[in-house]
Parts: sequence; structure tokens; C-alpha cells
Amino acid sequence: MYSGDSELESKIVVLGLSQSGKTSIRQVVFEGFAPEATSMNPATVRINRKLFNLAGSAINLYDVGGQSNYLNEVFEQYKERTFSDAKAFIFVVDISDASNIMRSKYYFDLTLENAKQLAENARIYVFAHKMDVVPPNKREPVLQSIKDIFEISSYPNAAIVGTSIFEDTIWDAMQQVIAYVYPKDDTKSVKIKETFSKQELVFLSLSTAQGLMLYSQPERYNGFNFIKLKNDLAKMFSPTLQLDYATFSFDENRVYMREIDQDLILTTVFPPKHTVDEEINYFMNLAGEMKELFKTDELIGRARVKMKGTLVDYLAKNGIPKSEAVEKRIEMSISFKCDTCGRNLQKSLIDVAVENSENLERGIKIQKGFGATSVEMFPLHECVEGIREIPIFLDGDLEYRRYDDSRPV
Ligand SMILES: Nc1nc2c(ncn2[C@@H]2O[C@H](COP(=O)(O)OP(=O)(O)OP(=O)(O)O)[C@@H](O)[C@H]2O)c(=O)[nH]1
Ligand SMILES: [Mg+2]
Repeated sequence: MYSGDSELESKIVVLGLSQSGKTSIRQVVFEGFAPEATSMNPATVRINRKLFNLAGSAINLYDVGGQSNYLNEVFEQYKERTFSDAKAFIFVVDISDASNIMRSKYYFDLTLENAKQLAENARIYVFAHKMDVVPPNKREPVLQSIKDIFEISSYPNAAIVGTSIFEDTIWDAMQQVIAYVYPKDDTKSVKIKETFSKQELVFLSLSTAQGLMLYSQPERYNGFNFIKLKNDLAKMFSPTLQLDYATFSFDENRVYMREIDQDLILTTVFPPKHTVDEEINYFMNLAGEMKELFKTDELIGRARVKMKGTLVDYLAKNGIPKSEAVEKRIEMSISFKCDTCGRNLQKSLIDVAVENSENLERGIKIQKGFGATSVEMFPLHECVEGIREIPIFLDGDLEYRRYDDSRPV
């Protein structure tokens, strides 16, 4: 995987016992999974590292497998690699698993000790997780007892929050973490501040499609998450509906939302002093400007350049000859439609390679048969039903061919 030393990249390490919910949190918050879809998650083996590109800055998320042998391995052999340079640690405690609470505390203490040595300024967030299993009137005492057992008050860098993937609490907690670690690009922050005050807006934000706010003025809108509201509204009408554009009234104000890039949503809240036409006009222009501002995706650009050589070598080693023609095809986007949500998508081999840079074979499969070599690629797509892989078949010259006309790939 692309590992940069860029200022626009922050590392978050998620630790906790096995089954506490670490991978589920990542899948729900960053990958668009429905919470129910996490129920059959297999245990994470060693460490799962994923780079999420969020509007030009990246979050490098380390999801550490919580089975004892993996945890011991991390604390014995991979300390340096896991802990150093982390900006935040999320320690997940399963509050429904009382019998393991002291074992959890044991690894929490180790986490603190190593964080102190290797990532001195990092913040530590304890997620008292699976709060949904506790009746509302017992939540406060449960949170307090975890706080006492883990001695949170004695660590100035540590904070505790109650969370559940089935409730808004996971979003509030992750928003806190993101607000602290997200590496904001100064140019973008300045532009957003200027736009906000020039137009005397009530609220302006750029968020991920799932609802994590990356840039906003002011920081929150009464604690309200419009993206979640938009997603919930769409789901109410149809489970597969995705709204690219939404506008509605809220308090006395009007809200406009639009997807300006694949995983980036612009939200603008206007005070009641313009006509609807004026607002629409302004919003559409702003959407264009913002799209332009967020387009220069240097991080991914660099990752692509780095990956290109690796990909050409990988193909050559597996029977696709190295040639200029092949290199060109690597960049060529293929248009396809998701057969579940109906969205039009575009991906190239290099996009898929960057998505799977740690394990190319996962995204790009090469097959040999009857004297011919063919290639399949499996782009990831965040569908309304969660993340999907859509197989695309290429022949030995990397030419896209429809493999079965009845199946819209
Ligand atoms: N009730 C409830 N269950 C949850 C919640 N979060 C995760 N789970 C469930 O907990 C189980 C374990 O989740 P994982 O995310 O795989 O756990 P993990 O911490 O990654 O486990 P390892 O990879 O072995 O370290 C899954 O069945 C999830 O559906 C939650 O907020 N509430
Ligand atoms: Mg896991």
C-alpha cells in the first residue's frame, strides 16, 4: 500500500480484544456497510491497514486483530511499526463482555505505555462499545464503571465515549476523532471560511458520503448531521435509492446538498433572505467551484505513479507482455453500471490497483487457460447495500469484453 510521509496523511490505530467491534466500526463509518452486515465478520488476522482518501487528505487506519496471539505479537515484535507516528488510538471495549474486562484493561495499559514511548502526543479514545445492548437508564453507570476501571481520569490525553454501530453515537465519536486527526489542507480551509462569510451562510460543510464532516463552518450545525438525514430519507423511500441532490427546509432556513465527487458531499444552509432561484443559482456555482478545489488529488496522483511500475511488472510476470500499449490501457477508464443501485461508475486498472495496493491479486486476477491469458478486475463500489465487488473481464490485451450480456457489469 502507498505509504507516504505526507503532511496530508494521519494514522489512527484501533485496538481492543477480539470481537469487540473494531472492524465493524471501520466498515460502518468508512466503508458504507449497514451495521447488520457486520454480524458475520471473521476475526481480523494480524493487522489490517487501509488508506482512506478523504477529500485529498488521507486517514491511514490500522485495525489490529484482537486475538491474544496477534495482540502479543504486536506488543512484542511490531511495536515500532504499529505505534510510531500515530495521531490517535481508539481502544474498543465490549461492554457486553464483562468477563474479559480485566484482560481488556491489561492491553489498554500496554497501549498507553507504548503510546507514551512511541507516539507521545497522540490522543487515546476509549470506545465503551455495544451500548445498544444496555437499557438507556443503565448507560451512564456502565460508562462510569468502565471509566473507573480503566482509570481514564488519570490520563490527560485519554477520553471515553459510549458507542454503538446501531446508533448515532458511533458517528459522534468518530467525528470527534476525525476533527482531531484529519489533516486539513490550508488552502481549502481558507476558501471555505471566505465563502461562508462572504455569503453570510448559516452552515457550509464538505463531508464523506457516509456523513463524516471534513471541512465545515461553523464546526457543527446544532450537532445535526445532514448527511445521515439525507441517507435516512432516501432509505425511507426505497432501500436502494441514493440521492445525488437534495434540498429541504430546516428551521426557517433552506438546506441544499449535492454529491460533488464520488465520496464528497457539499452541504449549504442559507438564511431566509434570498429567493429560491438565487439560492439554487449560487449553490450550483459553488458546487462547481468546490469540485474544482477538491479535484487536485495529489496524494492519489502520487500513489498512482508509484503503483504503475508495480502493476506493469505484475502483469508482465503473469503473461501480459510489457509494452507501451499495455501501459496506456492501464490508465483507460471503463464505464459500467452497478446492477444493484444502478449508478454509473468508471474505473481503470490503475484505480483498482491503488485500491488494492497491499494485495494486488485481490483486485486484479490473472487466469490462464486454453493457451490464452485473461485478466479480471474487481473494483470496489460502495453500494447502498454495503460494499460490493463488481467483476470486469478483460482479455489478454486488456480489452474490456462483456462476458455475459445478461449481466450488466
Ligand atoms: N450489539 C452490537 N454488536 C456489535 C457492535 N459493533 C460490532 N458488533 C458485532 O460484534 C461482532 C464482532 O465484530 P468485529 O468488528 O469483527 O470485531 P473485531 O474487534 O474486529 O474482532 P477481531 O478482528 O477478532 O479483533 C460482530 O458480530 C459485530 O456485528 C455494536 O455496536 N453493537
Ligand atoms: Mg477485526
